[in-house]
Amino acid sequence: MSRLVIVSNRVALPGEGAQRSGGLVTALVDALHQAGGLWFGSSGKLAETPSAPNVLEADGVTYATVDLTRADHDGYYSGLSNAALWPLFHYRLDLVNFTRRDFAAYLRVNARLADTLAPLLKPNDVVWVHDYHLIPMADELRRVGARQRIGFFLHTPFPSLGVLATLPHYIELLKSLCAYDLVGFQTIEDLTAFHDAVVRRAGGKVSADGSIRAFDRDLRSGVFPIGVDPDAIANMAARAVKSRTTRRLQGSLRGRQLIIGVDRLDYSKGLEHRFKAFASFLESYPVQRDHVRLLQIATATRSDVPEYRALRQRLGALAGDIAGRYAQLDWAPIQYLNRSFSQQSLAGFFRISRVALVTPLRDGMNLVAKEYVAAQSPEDPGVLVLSPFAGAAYELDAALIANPYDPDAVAEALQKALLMPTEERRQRWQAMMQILRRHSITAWRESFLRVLNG
Ligand code: ADQ
Repeated sequence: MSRLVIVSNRVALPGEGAQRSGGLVTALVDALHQAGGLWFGSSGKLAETPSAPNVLEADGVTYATVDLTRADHDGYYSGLSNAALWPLFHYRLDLVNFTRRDFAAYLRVNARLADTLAPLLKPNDVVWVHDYHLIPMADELRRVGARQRIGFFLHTPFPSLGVLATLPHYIELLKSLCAYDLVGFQTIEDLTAFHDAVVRRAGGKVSADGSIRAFDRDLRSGVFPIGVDPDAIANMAARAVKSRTTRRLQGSLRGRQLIIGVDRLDYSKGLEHRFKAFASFLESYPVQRDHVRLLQIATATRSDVPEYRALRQRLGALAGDIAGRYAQLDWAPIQYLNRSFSQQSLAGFFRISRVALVTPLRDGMNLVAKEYVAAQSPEDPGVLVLSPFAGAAYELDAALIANPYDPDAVAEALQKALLMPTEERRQRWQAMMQILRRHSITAWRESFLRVLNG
């Protein structure tokens, strides 16, 4: 069996994975433990000069990390990746901040990472590269002679051509994607957008089975929706409801219904729209005041990108406005926390919540939606209110689908969720649970690697 080499922007070292936020990390820790192999990427630490890789072995897995210089980190990570590609891939052209300098840093860092990784590779390795930070990695590995099979999975959406083409050098990115042996996406919409760009702007040919001929290369492409381990989450949730943390939250509700949101603090997650929709719900259904509480957990990320700091301020103000307007002496409508919790605590919070609001404006998949469903009690499950712009909506159509750009629609869905009879909640939950089991995290990993190896 070939050794698996995973390449991602950040490597979660043993012990830190499970606690960290970020769907990529959570998904990969699981994958590597089962398959063994090498995990390569940046350490997240800064150094004066580019470092040799730090190598660590644990439980049959080798971890190799590289420190970046401040200039490389700023241009590659905070710059091109998170201030240009991230907003672009999430259809936020207004927030794209592209500079040639950042693009040069992006290419430079990818080249440097490839130079460092190449000597660590064995001839039969299969290399799996993750996400938008590392699109040029296959090209760069091929440049230094790597002949291994190399696959790429994009965790974010892939934008339609009209949006993609606003990025200077987008043809170079398309060419880089075609240097892989397999390119995988979360949904059919992402895959179709990629095919469309390859055909219309690169003169490529796409076959019905996802095979592509473009830039003088043959590659494959496909949809591989990322999943969770539903039974593990269900067990964790059943245990967590007895924990002190969950009991404390439950006790504080005094019989009120809990509505939960859990997200990284990111403009793609639609938190401002969500808060406004919640205010509209309190306005439209005054009888619900004093009977519900919205618990929004939003962990700050990417604080070195100015837009994220500005968003945090706006959200704090909005939460304050809602509380100021509707709270009573013994009831607060909203509880807003900028901290992260362990997966175990979240599972417990999910299980005691009657409704989850997962209303991103765009999201590659959104694992919170799946984790929430998996954490429910089979006898008395809660209701998922889900944006059609999350990749998860392509599978979880038994959720209440609500357009986050229409606050009244979200308010209505919330009211419907709170009033939904047990039998309907069970039916919807069972339908979703079946899909979660079929498209589990294991199925995701295995199906991607099967096609890459095939
Ligand atoms: P993210 O944008 O990070 O991931 P998401 O899929 O929601 O988004 O994953 C978040 C993960 O981090 C989940 O496991 C969640 O439980 C955890 N998490 C989120 N907020 C947290 C908090 N406040 N405290 C603790 N844990 C928290 C990217 C893409 C997604 C895609 C994933 C995986 O943007 O669309 O689903 O990768 O492919």
